[in-house]
Amino acid sequence: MNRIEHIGIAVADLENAAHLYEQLLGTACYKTELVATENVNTAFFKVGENKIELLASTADDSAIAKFIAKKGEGIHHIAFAVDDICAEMERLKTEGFVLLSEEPKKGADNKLICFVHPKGTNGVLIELCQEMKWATT
Ligand code: CMX
Repeated sequence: MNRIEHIGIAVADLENAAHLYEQLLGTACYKTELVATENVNTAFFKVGENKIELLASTADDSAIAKFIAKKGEGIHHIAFAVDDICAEMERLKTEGFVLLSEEPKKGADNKLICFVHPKGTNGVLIELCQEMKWATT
């Protein structure tokens, strides 16, 4: 894994949280994106080489809604950048980690993603993400 790509923070109200993080970080949100497949609305901030992703639920039974109901708002996941997500998924499977999807999924901010179950990683939800490469020919 190359580096921490972003930290995901679960929030109840995206607009309020985005305003607060703009004040906190002293920088504007550079992107908002609805990820329908994950039932989340997201807002991204750049902090040096790293990013913060605010996540708000768009459905009562979404992962973010369940997380907030159980634990309250707060850090939801840590995402690591990888060059080859399929190779990294194979490596983690071989090491005995529990992946939450068989194949990489399309995530926010032009990424292919896969999550690792927090039960096997000391209670922290881990995300792998690979920049999507578009064919130019
Ligand atoms: N971090 C740490 N622990 C978490 C967690 C998180 N983000 N989310 C859930 N858990 C814990 C639960 O509290 C529960 O703990 P206990 O067994 O001690 O009660 C345990 O994990 C398992 O919970 P569960 O009830 O079996 O399963 P859930 O329905 O809560 O699902 C999870 C948990 C991680 C499998 C599910 O949230 C998931 O598949 N996540 C991946 C997808 C996702 O998070 N999408 C939203 C973000 C999308 C994006 O970044 O764009």
